[in-house]
This record gives sequence, structure tokens and C-alpha cells, in this order.
Amino acid sequence: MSNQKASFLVVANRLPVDSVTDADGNRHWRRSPGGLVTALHPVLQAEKGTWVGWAGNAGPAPEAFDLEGVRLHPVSISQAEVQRYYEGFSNASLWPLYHDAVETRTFRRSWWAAYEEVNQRFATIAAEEAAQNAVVWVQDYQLQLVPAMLRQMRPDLRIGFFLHIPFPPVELFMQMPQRVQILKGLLGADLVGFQRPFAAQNFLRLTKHLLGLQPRGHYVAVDDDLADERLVRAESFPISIDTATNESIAAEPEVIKRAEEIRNELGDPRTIILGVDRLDYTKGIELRLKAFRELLEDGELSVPDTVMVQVATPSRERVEHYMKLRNKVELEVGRINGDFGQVGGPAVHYLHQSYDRRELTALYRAADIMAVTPMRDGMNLVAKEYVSSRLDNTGALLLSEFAGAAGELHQAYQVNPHDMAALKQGFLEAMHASDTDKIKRMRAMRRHVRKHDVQRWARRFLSALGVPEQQALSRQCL
Ligand code: GDG
Repeated sequence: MSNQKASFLVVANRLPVDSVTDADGNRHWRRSPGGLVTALHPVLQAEKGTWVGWAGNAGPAPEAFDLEGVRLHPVSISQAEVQRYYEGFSNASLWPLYHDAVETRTFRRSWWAAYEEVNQRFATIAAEEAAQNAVVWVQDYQLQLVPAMLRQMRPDLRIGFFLHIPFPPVELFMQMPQRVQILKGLLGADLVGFQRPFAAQNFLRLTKHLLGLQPRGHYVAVDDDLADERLVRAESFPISIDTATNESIAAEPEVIKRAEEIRNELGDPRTIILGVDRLDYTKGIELRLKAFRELLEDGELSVPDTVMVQVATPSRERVEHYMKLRNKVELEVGRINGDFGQVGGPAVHYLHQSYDRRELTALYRAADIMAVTPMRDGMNLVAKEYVSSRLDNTGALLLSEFAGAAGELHQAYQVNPHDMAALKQGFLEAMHASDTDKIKRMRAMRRHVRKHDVQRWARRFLSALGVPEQQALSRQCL
């Protein structure tokens, strides 16, 4: 393993690897799938880069190691810190607050202390691993203090930060007891990236409201002890998917065959409605189920003509809101199936499981209507994955206005999921639209997702961070 310092670093809560045990019982690391990793891997490889992150198990961290030309530097997080930094401050304070407080946020001082401490640990490792003038790209809401902590230790670095979730309006952010610390943490970066222009505006407005700074356009000047005046840029960089890989999976003969099998197994219904989400209260699963039930009650839909498949991937299972949500969703599914299901033919096929990427793509191919109806979502990659899997331009995307993706996928059937009547109407509109209308819409959305893929997202961010050679390099190898 090399001890060379890195000229490009990614700092994220999780490392992009899973620990797997082979047939002989040996444990090893495998690169985990995902758009972010795919986009950044070539840059990391070419730059002999390092990824700093948590390996996912509480307790002491394994030694740093190399995998496929990238150095992975695990950060240790104790069991108590998992509870306070991750489940607590990240997922029970920040997550609900940043998603328009659709669920009650909780603030605890002990959670904040752990958040600060763990952020400092990530920053210290990054500072030790970075070469002179290196570029460091910090990811997401778990690590908002890292930019300023890093700059304090290493003013020579070029620091970028990207927030994958929404950034709330000033009025909501102001509830945060540690609002000044978080804002100053983010302002340690040279570039702060958001999914939507609104989020960047919220952030810039906040610098004025809370710190009395004078944002101009995309920039705000900050005075810290380290420099007379430094410009911080805040802008939107909507994330996307690895479209080419997605399309090639969707074209695999086995995936096509599996999609047909799925339709068959569901009893060859006329319409399959699909939902794929982490089981999270922001995703609007409950509202979607309610709309479906009311449409069955109204006689607008009937089983087995129409069936719904809801994949609800297990998530944050030790956080209280998530336990409660699971109960509520499962109660509603049971109620719908009790009232409208048939022997061997439920109305809702509810799957609280994780699926293989190919099985998921087969589901996308099998679905006539994809329901992506979050109450609030930074982007929502499922919407883009569905679009890219529809190689023949058929299918309909029902999309919440409150998903970041709505800012790009204008041709989706867009709805306000908080308005039950509108949500039901959206389902019916998507269901009864003509093939010509659906194909026109899907073709336009596919074109968009093809052009705006995750590789382009990474290139745009890095070039805005002022990494010209990186820009050239990534153009070659991404
Ligand atoms: C955050 C923001 C933003 C889901 N179930 C399975 C599975 N998935 C994959 C999907 C998709 C990803 O997980 C989920 O991404 P989303 O974007 O929908 O949502 P979050 O997890 O909340 O992500 C979000 C994103 O960050 C990126 O910036 O878009 O707004 O909240 O790729 O396909 N994948 C597999 N099996 C499953 O069962 N293999």
C-alpha cells in the first residue's frame, strides 16, 4: 500500500465498499454499486485518489487499503457515536429539518457533541492524507462541519462540498440550535453545491440573515482568520445516474425475460404501478397507498386489472420514526389487501427487501406507471433510473413536484402529493393517457437523462471548483 499523499480526496460518511465473505469463508472488500462511486472512480484512479469514510461497522476501523487503484481510508465510529452522530443528529435532527420538517425533528446536545467530534475525525484524516494544494470533495449532511475544520488545518486545499438532500428555507433552518456553527462549517468550502437552484438561494440568503454577509450572484465573500477575504461559490449541480450502464442492463436479454416473468407472476394485469423507495417518511409511500386505496374504493381502479408493487428497502431501522413508519405502511398494505385482494392475487405486492440491480431494472421494465411521489426529496434517482430503463419509450412517470428531479423531468405527470385529490387525478391521468402522449413524454425525458448523466455532474462540479487539469482529465476518462 502506498503512503503517498493524495491530490484528490473524497470525504463521505460511507466508504464505497461492502465487506463480503467468499465460499471459503474469507472476508474481502468489494466496490459497492452506485452512481457517485461510478462517477468518481475514474478520477480517483487517475489521481491516485483517496476516499475517506466509515466502513459501516461500529468500533475500531480497519487499516487503510487499496482497492482497484483507489486508497480507502476507513474512519472509526464507536457504537455510542453511531447512535448520536449518525442515527441521532444526522438522521433525527438534520434529516427531518432539511426535508421541510415533514416529520418532527429532535435536538439533543449529546448528539451535537458527537456530530462535532466525528466531523473533526473525518477532517483530521483528510488533512493528513491530502497532498499540498490537493482537491477535497466533501459529501452530504453528515459532514457539514468538515469544510471549515479542514480549512483551519490546511488552508492550502481546494475544498468542495455537495449536499445530496434539500437545503431548507431560512425560517426552518433558524430552528437549528447550532445554526451558526453549521453555516460556518459549510462556508469553509470554496464551492458549496446543491441539487436545486432554490437550495443554493436559501443558503446564500442565510449567510446574509444569520451572519450579515453580502451575497452577490452565486458568490459570498467571507472573512476568516486565514485570509483577508475569500469568495465562496454556491450553485446547483443536479445529480444524475450512470445512464449508459443503466441502459445496457435494461437491454440484457435476461433482464428483458425477467420483466416478462414478473408481469406473468403478477397475473398479467393491464396496469402495473410500481414504487421503489427506501422505507423513509420523506418518500410519500403512505400518501401513495392512500391514493391507491381511494381509487379502488371509488371504483376508478380494480384488482386484478391493476396491481401495485411497492419495494420498500429497509433503512435506518433503529431510528424511531422509521419503526413507526414501517408499522403504518404495513397496516395500510394489510388493509388494502384485506379489502380488495383476492386469493392468490393481492392488490399491493409489498416487498420490504433489498434487490439486486438487475431485478430492480426488470421491475422498471415491467411497470406501466412508476410512482415517485416524495413529500420532499433532494433529487430522487429512482425517477431517472425508470426513465433510462424504458428503452422503447413506453411507460409513464408520476412525479412529485417536491422531488429535485421535477426541475428536470418536465414531461413527467407532475403532482403535488400533499393534495390527495391531485395525487389521485395524477394516477388517472397517467393511466388513461394515450400511447402517443406517453411516448412523446418518455422520449424527451430519456434524451435529458442521457445527456445529463452522473459523469457530467461530476465534471461540472469539479470544473466549477476550479480544477482545470481535472476537467481535461475527466473528459478523457469518464
Ligand atoms: C439521497 C437523497 C438523492 C433502492 N432500493 C434498492 C436500490 N435502491 C437504489 C435506487 C437508487 C438509490 O437506491 C436511491 O436513491 P434516491 O435518489 O431515490 O434516494 P436516497 O437514498 O434518499 O438518496 C436523494 C440521492 O441521495 C443522490 O444525491 O437523489 O434525493 O435523498 O439508485 O435504485 N438498489 C438496489 N436494490 C434495492 O432494493 N440495488
